[in-house]
Amino acid sequence: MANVAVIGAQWGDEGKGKVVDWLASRADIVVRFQGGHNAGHTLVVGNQTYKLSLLPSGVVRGKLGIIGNGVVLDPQALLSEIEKVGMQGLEVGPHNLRIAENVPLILPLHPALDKAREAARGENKIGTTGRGIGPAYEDKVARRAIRLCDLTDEAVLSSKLDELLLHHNTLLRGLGAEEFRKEDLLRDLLALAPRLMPFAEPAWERLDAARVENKRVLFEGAQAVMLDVDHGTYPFVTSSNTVAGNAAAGAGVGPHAIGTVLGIAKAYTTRVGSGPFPTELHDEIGKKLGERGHEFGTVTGRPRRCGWFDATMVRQAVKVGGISGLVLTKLDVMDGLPEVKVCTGYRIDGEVVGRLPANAALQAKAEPVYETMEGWSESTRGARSWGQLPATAIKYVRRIEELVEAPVTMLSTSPERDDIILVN
Ligand code: 2SA
Ligand code: MG
Repeated sequence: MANVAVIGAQWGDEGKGKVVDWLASRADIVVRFQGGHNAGHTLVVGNQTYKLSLLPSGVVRGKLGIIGNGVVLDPQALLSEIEKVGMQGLEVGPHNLRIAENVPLILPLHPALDKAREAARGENKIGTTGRGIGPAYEDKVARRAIRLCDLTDEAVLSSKLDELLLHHNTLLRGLGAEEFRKEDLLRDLLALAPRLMPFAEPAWERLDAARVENKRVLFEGAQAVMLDVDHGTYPFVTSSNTVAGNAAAGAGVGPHAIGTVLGIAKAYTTRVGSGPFPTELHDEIGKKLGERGHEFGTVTGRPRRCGWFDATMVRQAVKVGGISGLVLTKLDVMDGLPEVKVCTGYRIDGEVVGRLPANAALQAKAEPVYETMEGWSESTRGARSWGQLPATAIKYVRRIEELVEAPVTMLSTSPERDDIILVN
């Protein structure tokens, strides 16, 4: 296996965790390159269920995990997660987890600002996870972030905190939220430093060594292409680039190191948080998909909005995300529907278009144009070969391939790791 990047092709929660887990057993190193603890991956291993947010999934499979510089790292969240999986018998330490020393940190003032802003936006809120992801990326780009490597020098840290607080306290005050004191932040960061610094290293060097030694690297994406800060449904997006192109910058490797790009998509569509969702169903079918698919956020427990498969959107994700093969998940959730629909374009102001426009007002107006297909009454759950699928389900998958212009290379038919169908 050459290197592989796994990214979501819709709005997240496509079942990346299972696919990454399956691929991790064939990799040497698993790298997270963007996002933070806004991500939620559920891994079922034997009788244990691991809910990971920040830890690269590979650590569960005994592989080396790397948190790349493209991530925003909440030190407290990381240590809590390490403790939580430790209680499940999984020991995480510098032997199986390394963190890029240039990773920017999420401090308590970031979630405070995230939440205060969301509250101030009222009805227009983004529906963020409230983890401080957006404000932390803002600080990174504005060149005032505290990075992991800053924790070793109290004087530097102190002066960086002054600059950070000048900015944040002004904003917090304006929003009527509580301000932060430097002494508190400084004390807490210095106390965390001895626990965090043993993980820190120039991750790019390790990845370069891995290249020389022909080791296999898996780049684990979080969120999804339609939540990409550039290519997604802006402003209802997360604050990082989720496309495969960012795996290089967010890990510290060249573009050729990325290898194959797998896009994960559900056989239908879900979304948490606000924002346009052309194929959303507000009827019994939508409710049924949500119930059968257990569509609740891993991190926040929020119910996910559900709808038909949007081939127009996934096709766009295939193009901008550099997706060479699609993994289709949760096909079994659609079992028993008399007919199924696929969106093949949008009607906007009376005109049919084959892409989602960048303009938010036009996105909000997009009405789906559907192709209706026959459903299947048989169960596809747990199917492990193409031959076990009903002919109408195969037809559905084949039509999706045609419409999104990428081959389906793998089908997942249950949360069980080995319930998959490899397509040639
Ligand atoms: P943020 O917190 O700034 O990244 O939120 C901005 C938008 O990005 C969406 N977002 C997500 N969508 C789906 N899944 C996510 N992670 C968790 C999970 C979600 C959960 O994997 O289950 O538990 O609720 C995730 N993270 C961010 C978010 O809904 C906003 O639309
Ligand atoms: Mg998730």
